[in-house]
Amino acid sequence: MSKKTSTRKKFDLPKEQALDLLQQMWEIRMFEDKVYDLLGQNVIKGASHLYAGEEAVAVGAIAALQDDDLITSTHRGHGHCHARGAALTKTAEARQEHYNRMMAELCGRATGYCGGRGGSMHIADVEHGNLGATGIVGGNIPVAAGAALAQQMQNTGRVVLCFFGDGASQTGNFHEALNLAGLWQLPVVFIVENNLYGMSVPLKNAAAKLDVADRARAYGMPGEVVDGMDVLAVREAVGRAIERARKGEGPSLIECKAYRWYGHSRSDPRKYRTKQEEAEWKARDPIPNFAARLVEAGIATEAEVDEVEQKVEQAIEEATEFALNSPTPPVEELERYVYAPFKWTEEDYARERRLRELCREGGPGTRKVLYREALQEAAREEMKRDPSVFIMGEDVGLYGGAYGATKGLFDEFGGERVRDTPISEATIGGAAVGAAMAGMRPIAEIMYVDFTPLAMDQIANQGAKNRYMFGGKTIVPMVIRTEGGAGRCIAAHHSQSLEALWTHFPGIYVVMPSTPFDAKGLLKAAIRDDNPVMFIEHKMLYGVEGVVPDGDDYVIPFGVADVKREGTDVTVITYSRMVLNALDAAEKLAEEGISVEVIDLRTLKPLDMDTVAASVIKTGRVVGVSEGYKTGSFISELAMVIQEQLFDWLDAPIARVCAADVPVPMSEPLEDAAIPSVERIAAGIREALR
Ligand SMILES: Cc1ncc(C[n+]2csc(CCOP(=O)(O)OP(=O)(O)O)c2C)c(N)n1
Repeated sequence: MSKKTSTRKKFDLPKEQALDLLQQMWEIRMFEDKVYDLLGQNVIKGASHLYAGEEAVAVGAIAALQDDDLITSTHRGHGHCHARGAALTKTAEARQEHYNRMMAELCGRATGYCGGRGGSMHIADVEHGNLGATGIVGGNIPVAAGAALAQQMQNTGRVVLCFFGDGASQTGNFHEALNLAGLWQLPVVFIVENNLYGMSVPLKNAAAKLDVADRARAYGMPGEVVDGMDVLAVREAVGRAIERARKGEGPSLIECKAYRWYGHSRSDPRKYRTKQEEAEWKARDPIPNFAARLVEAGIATEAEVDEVEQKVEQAIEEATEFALNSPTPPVEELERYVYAPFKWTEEDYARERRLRELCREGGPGTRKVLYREALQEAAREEMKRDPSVFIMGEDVGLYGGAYGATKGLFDEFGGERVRDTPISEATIGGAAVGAAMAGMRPIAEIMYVDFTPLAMDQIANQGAKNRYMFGGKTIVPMVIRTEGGAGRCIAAHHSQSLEALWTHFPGIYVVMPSTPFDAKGLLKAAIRDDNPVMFIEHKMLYGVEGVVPDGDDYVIPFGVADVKREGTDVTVITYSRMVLNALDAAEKLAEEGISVEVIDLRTLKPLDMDTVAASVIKTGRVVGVSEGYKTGSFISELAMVIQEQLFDWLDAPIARVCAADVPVPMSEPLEDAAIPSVERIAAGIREALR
């Protein structure tokens, strides 16, 4: 069973610090009361989940941190953001500025912490070690595990505090991430803010066991319940857990029992709580109770504690004034921060062009490798070059990955840098996000693209969006390596081409190499890129041989398509394994006197429209080929872009050859019929030429 801590210990902190804890709690309370009013006046738009009542948890827990420790936060995150920043401010001016920037963010102003892109639910203050709040309940838990992994691997001695609610404790993210943290003994302290309810559903109707802390043992860590209305009790319990984590003794779970004063959000009528229950908890208000204890213990006078309250009242007025006088972000900057800047130079582009030509010719200065070996080489070279690069995923270690793409790397780099994970896709994705935000360059393997939807929240909602939502204050340099496609009769859960799902999200690049040369150069570029990259290989290509430069270190800058075959009558645009089928179709049609140009996009995002345009202008006819389901396929999107940008040059409607809109079937003839064959592609080309 979890341990229960008794409260009402003697004070062990100096007066100045005690008064600061009181001040921080008042700052959060008054901030929240003000936000409530501003929401009512429609000055603050959107949803805000207020932290009033729970101040002792954030303030007590964060008071136990060192200056360079990190936190991850929740939709109810104003308290965490405030306490982390406040604990680091050394002057009254800096404290006021912190308060100002928080209020400005909630008001959607350019001066806010995230430049108005995150608002209440996604407030982050990365410079102060707050890796951000999330609108996805439980979404921050795997991210915290990843940030802690980064601390462990970099040996920083820093600890990560991860806040979340009792409701979040029922999510898969909670279980997966705690399992991983326990397994790897990560320096993270999980803080459950148990305010008795999710939105309206009480914990007793959401979980069989009412103390979340009891679950800690299952994940190999100690659990403890503390009075979340007592700032010192929280500080003490979290302090002990932090000390353990810092000494390398692994994670802990601290459950703080607390209560929120307001409803879940402003529109909540709170029907699920009785007035009596509210009154009982309010009688335990952490702020006046702490103030009274300070006076009782002779640490401060009544006048001194009153002065704190007045000071804060003034500060909140100033913060509100600052926010409301601040400009809103310029709409011209709507797209700013979606992607971290490109780092490729003219020299990189020129060099890639030169090596591509060299490898097309083959011969001296080149050698032959399999697609799988090209991927191994890329990872090996990057891991040697940069100690922050590491691999994690299911069976990537000794086994070498389901398709052998990491073979040999475990022997060379060991289990620290080539990490087998539990079967926990969401946490593989989320840990990659957290590790990337905390200074590492993870390559996370998801065994099949069919499994990436299990990690979609972590990759798409956290990884792809964090840079933008947090006002460009962070980068998320992670690669998700996965593979897809049909061809092995393994049916609909292991054969799909789901790239269209991933191209849909802003903030993540999508790369799909078709040759060993492309696989190697693109993977190296993906690892060096500062953006999240979905790197999708094809299971039928791993054993295909191709030419790479001899021992030459090269990258393929993103957004450069490759004309794999030149032609003049029609342009076929495709990627991944379909490049091979398209080339076969082109060869066949050449016998009929039809000259087909085949463009391999290589990167779907960013998209090389220059190469596409040059070809379309030349041929006037386009066929898009994709192994993805026809409805909503990436090629369908591309057809629309061509129509928007190049309509005047088209001599015929754009044709598309895609997978059938059926779950990929197992039986071989059915599987063959489901995806574009050489014959179907050739038929599509003839169609476009009519
Ligand atoms: C994945 C997900 N499911 C549902 C919601 C809607 N929602 C927002 S907050 C919330 C309750 C969360 O409860 P808890 O984790 O205890 O945090 P609290 O709000 O009590 O601080 C719900 C259901 C959401 N934002 N994300």
